[in-house]
Amino acid sequence: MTIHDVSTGALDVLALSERLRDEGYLILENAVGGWALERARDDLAPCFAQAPFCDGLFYGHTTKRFGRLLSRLRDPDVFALHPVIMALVQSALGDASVQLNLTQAIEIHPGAPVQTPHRDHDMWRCAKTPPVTYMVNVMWALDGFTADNGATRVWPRSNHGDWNEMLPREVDARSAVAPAGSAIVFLGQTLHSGGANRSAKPRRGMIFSYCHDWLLPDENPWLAYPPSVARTFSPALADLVGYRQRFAGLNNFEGRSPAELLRGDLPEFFRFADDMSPEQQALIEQYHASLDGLAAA
Ligand SMILES: O=C(O)CCC(=O)C(=O)O
Ligand SMILES: [Fe+2]
Repeated sequence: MTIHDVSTGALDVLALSERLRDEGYLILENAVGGWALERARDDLAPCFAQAPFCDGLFYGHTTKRFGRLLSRLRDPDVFALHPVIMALVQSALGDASVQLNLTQAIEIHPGAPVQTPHRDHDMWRCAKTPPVTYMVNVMWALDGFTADNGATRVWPRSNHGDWNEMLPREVDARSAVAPAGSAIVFLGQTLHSGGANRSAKPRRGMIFSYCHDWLLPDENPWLAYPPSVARTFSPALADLVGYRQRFAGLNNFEGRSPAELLRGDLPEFFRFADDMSPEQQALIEQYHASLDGLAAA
């Protein structure tokens, strides 16, 4: 079983990344301290109480969900920017341009059946040629996850190209049994599903998922976190939800980084500024030099 206890000291993130790539998932036990867990549980308790049950067979009529966790938690950075998880995500996605794909709290109520197995990256309808990884999911256990109370189920190694079936064998599923405060990390191409809750209490968890920053995120970040909300975020958190300009001006606001919307007073007009790669900059300069050469001739 791919379990690593974060509270017991330094972790070999490289080895963990390899394990994630091989197995398709891993469990980081006790990934946050007790205080962070307690605060998160307290923060979300009233939300779970108010949220309605879901609609539809996939979500399940006996589960509750809500998003926008970054503004519902007092300590969003602890979860969203967890250093071990960020290192795993960056390694899995193969570059540094990561954005938050969604946050979602999920409560599976007693009597809920197993969820349909699925690969979360199927939300993007592009070619899924293995072994491309589009996203990494992190399920935070707010309660202890047990085989009886609906622990997320994963199909180990289902992230590999020879695993194409959407209706896998139940006997091959593994319940991600983990104490509260653990993080279950799995790839977007890893087959998984919520478990059946045969216990007497609801099972609570929260998903933070990450993807390449050129993909449309599942949860619209600017509606979830408009500037008035993102202004209260740490710069790294605001960056993670899209308040940044991408390469060559992609995702700009008035020719500048959207992060400028999070500062004091805004001018009516901004100064558009180039944002070129060194190669592009060199080509532009070469072109202008060639014009100067022609004029001089
Ligand atoms: O609740 C769970 O354990 C998993 C839920 C899930 O995978 C989903 O809704 O996409
Ligand atoms: Fe899922």
